[in-house]
Amino acid sequence: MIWFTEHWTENVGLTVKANEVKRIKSKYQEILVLDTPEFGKMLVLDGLVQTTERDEFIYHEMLAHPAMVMHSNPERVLVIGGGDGGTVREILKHKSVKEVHLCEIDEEVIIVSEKYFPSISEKLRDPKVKIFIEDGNSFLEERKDYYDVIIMDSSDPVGASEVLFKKEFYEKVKSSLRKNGIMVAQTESPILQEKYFSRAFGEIRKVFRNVGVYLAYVPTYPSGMWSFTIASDFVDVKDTSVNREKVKELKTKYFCDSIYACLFALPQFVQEILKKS
Ligand code: AG3
Repeated sequence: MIWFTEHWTENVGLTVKANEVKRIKSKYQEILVLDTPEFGKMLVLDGLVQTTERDEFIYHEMLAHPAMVMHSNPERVLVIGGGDGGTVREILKHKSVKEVHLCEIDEEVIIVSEKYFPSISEKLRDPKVKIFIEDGNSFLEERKDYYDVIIMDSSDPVGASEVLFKKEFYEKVKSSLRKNGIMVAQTESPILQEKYFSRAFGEIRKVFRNVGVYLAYVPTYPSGMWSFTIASDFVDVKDTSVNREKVKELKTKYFCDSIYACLFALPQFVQEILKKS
């Protein structure tokens, strides 16, 4: 066994005991699969923990369901990034969905996930799912006015993911959404990555009329406190009195009615960051 550390900042990190299962260099990044006693298998890209078998449900449920519930009839959904398939699996829990497009830049991530993370990637071959190995930024240019929900399931805003956190990119997202479309993005940790978080929120707010931030607790991500930013021009994304009955029909382990009801309850310091952004 080895000790693996993700350096969250220069001064703090997450260390786990692990067996190294696989390490490859793809065209875009180093892909590492670890097997850990507490968290099961862990997927690491360029040194950053992306998901683990033990806690992946928290992130994937919280990334997918709020937007899917808030939209009254999501039929066409796009995931940008998310090659492990966890977000796609959650989206398919919604009966209204007719097609899910997954746009992942690195095919190797999909291959590795299908081999080592079957419980996460299990729905990638569902007939409703179409996989595109492309860069999200150029993919959107060819699909205007098409999706009901667009979900950004990216890594941190460094390397290949950096463009996915810029205003120009959110503008493309907006023009690829149909009327009543909703987008949601993972937007990093408000406590350990305040700059990333506040920048992402600031950029999204420049582009969309209605924007909301909510949090979830993901133990293997920096600080554990994780943010998501949801936005729409036509849907009041902060009104969680809508579509409550849809939440009860979902089989989930973290997301539930009481979390949906107070989705936008934020700690004071996070509200302050948003005011300054
Ligand atoms: N996407 C968010 C990962 C960000 C983690 N950051 C970090 N460990 N510094 C995960 C993709 C899962 N589908």
